[in-house]
Amino acid sequence: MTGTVPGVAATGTGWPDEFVARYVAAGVWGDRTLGGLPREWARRAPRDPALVSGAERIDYSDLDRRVDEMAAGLLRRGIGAGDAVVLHLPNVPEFVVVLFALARIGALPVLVLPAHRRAEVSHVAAVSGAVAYVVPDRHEGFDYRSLATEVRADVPHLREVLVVGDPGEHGALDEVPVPGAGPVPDAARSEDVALLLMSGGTTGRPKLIPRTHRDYVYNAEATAEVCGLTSADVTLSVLPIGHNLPLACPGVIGTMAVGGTVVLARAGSPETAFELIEREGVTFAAVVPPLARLWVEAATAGGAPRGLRSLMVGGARCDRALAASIGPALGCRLIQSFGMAEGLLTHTRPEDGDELVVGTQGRPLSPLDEIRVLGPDGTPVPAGEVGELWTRGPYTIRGYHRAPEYNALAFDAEGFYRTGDLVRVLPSGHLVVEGRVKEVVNRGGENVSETELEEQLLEHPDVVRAAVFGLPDPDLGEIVCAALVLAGGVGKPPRAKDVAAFLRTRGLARFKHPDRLFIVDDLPLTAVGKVDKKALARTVTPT
Ligand code: OOB
Repeated sequence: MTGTVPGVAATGTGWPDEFVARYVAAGVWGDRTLGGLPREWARRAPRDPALVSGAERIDYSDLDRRVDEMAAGLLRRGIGAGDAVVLHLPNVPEFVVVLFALARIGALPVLVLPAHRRAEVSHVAAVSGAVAYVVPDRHEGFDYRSLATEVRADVPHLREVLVVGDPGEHGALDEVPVPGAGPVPDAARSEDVALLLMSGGTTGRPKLIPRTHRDYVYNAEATAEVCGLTSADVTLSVLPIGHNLPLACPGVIGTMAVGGTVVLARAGSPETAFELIEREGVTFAAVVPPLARLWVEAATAGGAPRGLRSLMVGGARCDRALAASIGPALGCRLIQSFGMAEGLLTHTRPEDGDELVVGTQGRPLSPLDEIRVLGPDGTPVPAGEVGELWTRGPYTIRGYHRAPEYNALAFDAEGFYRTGDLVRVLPSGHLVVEGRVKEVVNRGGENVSETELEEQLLEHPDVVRAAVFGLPDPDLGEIVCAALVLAGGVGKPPRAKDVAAFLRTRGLARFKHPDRLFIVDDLPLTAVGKVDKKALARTVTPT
C-alpha cells in the first residue's frame, strides 16, 4: 500500500500496512476521494449555496456540473491520471473548480501561492513533472502570463499554460470546459496522492508534500467537526486558498463538507472583510496573527461586524495579549490553531475554558495523532517541559515527494516527522508552541527558509557569505534579516534596494526578501564552526 498515482513514481508517501489497517479500522480513513466530494454534496443539497465570489453565486449542483465540464475538457486536452498541474490562482471560483476537476480525473494539482514567483514555480513544476500551469491574467498588479512564459522556458515538459481572464499568448481556461459533458467518472482511488502542497521548508528549495485523498478528506471533515461548523455556517476565505489552512483546515473543503457556504475574498483588509462579513452573513474565518491584529484594531476603533461566531488564528505565534483581545473586540470566539502542510493540526475546542483558548495552540485533531517531545539528545523530555515536536498520524505524511535524502533527515525510522517546532504539552494534551529549532523565519505566518534565501544571496557577485535570521517585529511577529560579508570588505555595500532588485531578477517571492540588511566584516561562529545566528542577532540589535 504505497499511495501512488499511476505515472507518479516514488512519492515516498507509503504508510506501512500495519498503519493502513489501523486507520481504516478506526474509521478515520474511508474510501472516498476529493474528486468525489462535489458529487456527494450536490446530491445532498443541490440548491444550497456552495461558493460566493463577488456577484457570482454557485450552488452545490452547479459546482458539481462545472467540475464535470472542466474535467471533461482537461481530459480532451490530454491531461489525465497521474499528470501534475501547477495551480497558481488567487481566491477565485476557478481555483475550486479546477482543483476538484483535476482530483476527479486522477491528475495531481500542485498548489503554489499567489506570492510565489519564477524561482519557486519553476522548481515545483520541474520536480512534479508538471504538464500544465494555470494562472490568472493579472493579480495585484502582477502579470502572471509573463511569468508563465518564463516558467515554460525553464520547464520543457510544461505543455500548456491556461489563463483565467485574457490569455495573451497562452490558452484560455474559459475554453477548456465541455458544456453539458455529464458525469465524468472518478479516476482516483482513496489511497492515491490527491494533491501536492508546498512546504514552508528549511531547505534550499521548497519541498512538495503529497497528501492522499483519504487523509485529506479526513483532515477537512475532522477539522470542520472540531470547529463546530454546520450547514448554517458561512466561511470567509481571506488567506490564499492554495495554503493548507484556508483550503482544508477546515477552510473551503471542510466548510463544503458540512454543507456550508464559502465566501471568497481577494484581500483580508478590515474594510473588505467586515463588509463581506455583514453582507454575506459570515460566521467563521481564519486569519494569521498580523491580520487578526488589524481586525481587532479596526473593530475597536470603528465597531465590529455583526455575526462572526468564530475566528481561527494560526500559522504563526499568536501572543497572549492579541489572543485575549479577539473575543471582546470582535464579539466572537477565538480558535487557536497550530499546524503544518505536512499534516498535524492542533486546535483549541469550543468546550475549552478561556485560559486554554488564550494561552495554548490547542490539542491534536485526531485521537490517532502521536506526539513525541524530544530533547537535543533525542530522548523524551520530562512531561510539561519544552522539547522538539515529532509527530506521526493518519494525516501526517511519511515522506516528501521525490526527496529521499531529505526524507532520511526529516523522518525517523518509525515514521515520525520532525516538525522543527519547540513545544510543551500540558496535562490536558494542549500544546504551547515555544519557538523552533529549524532554520526558518516565520514572517507573519509565511515561512521563509533561511537556507533558501542564503543560497540566493550568495549568487550576488558582491556577496561572499550570507546569514539569514529573524528579528522580533511588533506587526509581523518576526522580520527577515540578512547579514552579508562582501567581496573586498565593506567598501561599496549594495543597498537594500539593489539586493531586492537582484532577488526579483532571481524570481524569489517578495515575502522572502530581507526586510533588513546588515553588512558585516565576518560572521560569528559557534564552537562547532556553524554560523552563530543568536550572536549575530544580538550584535546587530542595539541594546
Ligand atoms: C501552517 O502551515 P505551514 O506549513 O505554512 O507552516 C507550518 C509551520 C509550523 O511548523 C510552525 O513552525 C509554524 O508554521 N506555525 C506556528 C503556528 N502555526 C504554524 N507557529 C506558532 N504558532 C502557530 N499557531 O502554517 C498551518 C497549516 C494548517 C493549520 C495551521 C497552520
